[in-house]
Amino acid sequence: MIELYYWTTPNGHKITMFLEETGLPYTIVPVKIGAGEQFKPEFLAISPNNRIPAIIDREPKGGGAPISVFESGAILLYLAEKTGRFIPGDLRGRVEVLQWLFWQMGGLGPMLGQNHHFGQYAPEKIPYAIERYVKETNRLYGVLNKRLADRPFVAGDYSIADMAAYPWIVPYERQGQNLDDFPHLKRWFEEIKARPATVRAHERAKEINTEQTMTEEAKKVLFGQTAAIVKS
Ligand SMILES: N[C@@H](CCC(=O)N[C@@H](CS)C(=O)NCC(=O)O)C(=O)O
Repeated sequence: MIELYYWTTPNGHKITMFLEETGLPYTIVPVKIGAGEQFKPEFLAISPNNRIPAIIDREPKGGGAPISVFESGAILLYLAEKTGRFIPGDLRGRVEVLQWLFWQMGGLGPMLGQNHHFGQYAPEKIPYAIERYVKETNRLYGVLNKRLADRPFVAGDYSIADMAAYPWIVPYERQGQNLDDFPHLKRWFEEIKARPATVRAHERAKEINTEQTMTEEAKKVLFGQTAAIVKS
């Protein structure tokens, strides 16, 4: 049984997509990040960066004490290795998945996160910052579109690299992008969106979070954090 510490954001969604695909039994522990639940000591003990998602695997491969994992890319890789699913076993197939997984973690996620921040949440509308991240998002969409021109998924078969990237494309309109400009990306996006596991993952999100996340109170909790917040 996997315990998933989760909130209804793109990074949380990656993991419910994986769990729904594989049918691994799991329970969700909601962490209301807008209410500051990510700063609770018991959560920081498994996720020292005060970010969702995190997991605890109480039945790790080979037995022994439970294993906790934070960082969505590390969690996807851990679960792929646990189940032997959504990452190939051979060296060449595996490295394809890993480089696109890391591309998502180091590029697509952080840059699109800044796009959301300056486009929607920043109290000041700073044209330079908005333009910088809308353009960088556009460039990254172009990279993905080109990659998908001659293959069905990012690294061949459907894999954890696709699960990492897909939730970040869902808010493409809010990111100032038009999917019609990226036909291969659009085809990939529609295909993943229609997968029964993706539909179930979206349904789980709706059950868990029925309110608007980004209230003025939530912004105070989420933005402007310094080291003082995680000081023990
Ligand atoms: N690199 C991390 C990023 C996780 C992340 O940014 N999580 C956000 C929600 S998408 C969060 O928990 N924010 C809480 C906060 O900012 O305090 C990952 O991929 O797991």
